[in-house]
Amino acid sequence: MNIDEARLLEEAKHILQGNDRGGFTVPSPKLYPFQWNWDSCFVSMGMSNYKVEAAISELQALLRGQWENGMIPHILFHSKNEEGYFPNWDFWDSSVNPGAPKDLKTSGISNPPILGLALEQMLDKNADNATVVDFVRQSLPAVIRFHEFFYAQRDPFHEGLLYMYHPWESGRDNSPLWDDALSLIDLNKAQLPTYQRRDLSVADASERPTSQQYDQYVYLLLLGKRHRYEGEGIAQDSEFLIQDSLMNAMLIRSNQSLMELGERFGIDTGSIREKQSQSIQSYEQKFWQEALQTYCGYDLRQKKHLPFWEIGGLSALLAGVPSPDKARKMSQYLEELVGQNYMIVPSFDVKHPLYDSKRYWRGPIWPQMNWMVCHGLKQYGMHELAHNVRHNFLELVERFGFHEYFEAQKDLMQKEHGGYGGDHFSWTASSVVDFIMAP
Ligand code: 9WN
Repeated sequence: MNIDEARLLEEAKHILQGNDRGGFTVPSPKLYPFQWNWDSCFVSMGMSNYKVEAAISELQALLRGQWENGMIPHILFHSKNEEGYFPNWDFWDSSVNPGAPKDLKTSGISNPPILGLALEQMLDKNADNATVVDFVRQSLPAVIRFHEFFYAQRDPFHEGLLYMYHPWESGRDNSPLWDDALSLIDLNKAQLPTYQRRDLSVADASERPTSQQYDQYVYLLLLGKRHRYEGEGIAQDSEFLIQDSLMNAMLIRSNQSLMELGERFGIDTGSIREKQSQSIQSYEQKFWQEALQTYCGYDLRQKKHLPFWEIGGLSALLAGVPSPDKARKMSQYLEELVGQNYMIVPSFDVKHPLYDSKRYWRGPIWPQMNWMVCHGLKQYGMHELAHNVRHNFLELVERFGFHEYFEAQKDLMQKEHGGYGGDHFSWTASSVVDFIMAP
């Protein structure tokens, strides 16, 4: 299909402009009206290509949310003009932790740590810009503290692997990966408060997590809040305690960025360097599943792997974890899909009974994940496949618009049935920008 890249680029810039709320960018105006951690990092990567001052503001706004323990939360409520959003600032109540910012309400969990990578990307694209150089240098210690937080608070067995205790941290909310662990939660005993979901008034219920899953999310939020969102209590209490393939791959990838930037600026990254080789080794040894030819996360509570092919495992390519041989094995799955009924890269195994072509993280194609996989494949010299990933994504945006995520199955795509979830979506726009401006 012919793609009008010049037109797409202009539209993408226009969307990012429209989602600017004075120094930071909302993921999607109606569905997600605040600042989200990893969304903003992707936004900054796109904007670093053409208006780096805005990319700097984006990350400055994100760093304002950092807690004293180093955590950078997944949502920052810079404004309080969207009362109806659930769960909002009052429900999270970050003030239960004395180290949370006093002047800015936030959530109490984090996100895949890609901020280090975002800083590196910004500098690479603007190496001669003194303002950028200063900003990256000054931000580095805060991002090092962010990583130190994961190692100090989320790695109880000192494996160099972080755990998460809420599916929202992984960014892949309702992936089938979590079904089994979430089923340990006894909702009958949970006594949850009544609440009103706002997402269902913006997106179709068939494209969103179920109400049972939302109850489980609320349960885990309240569990974290009881423990002030930190400490050993969570590791002891939570039914849901997962070492995720994506979060850990991004920790490793961003560690790499921090170490390189530290060297350049003469900033000590010893605490990260010490952990990095252990993280890589543990990831490789603990997560690799020969039968599935991919990396799979681990359930610390039930002491078992999450044995599925899904998009998080592929992010290990971007982190440079697999040997070239393993990377080739991993790419086989995608090679087989090319030319068949599927666009690449679906977020979950299309051959698995739990695959659902339209329900959020249970199958559809996600823009920022295609960006990550494309760059991962390139690093291993798999340029043709990387080209396909890029092309498939741009084709989806060209045909269906700047949606949150997309149908993966060609036979189900029609004009009105190809893009799902929110629209005018920021990371869709920033991925388009980066794919076109930094091919
Ligand atoms: C909860 C903002 C975020 C993304 C996540 C995506 C979705 C939120 C939700 O939207 O999560 O954080 O309400 O579903 O799953 O990856 O960061 O775009």
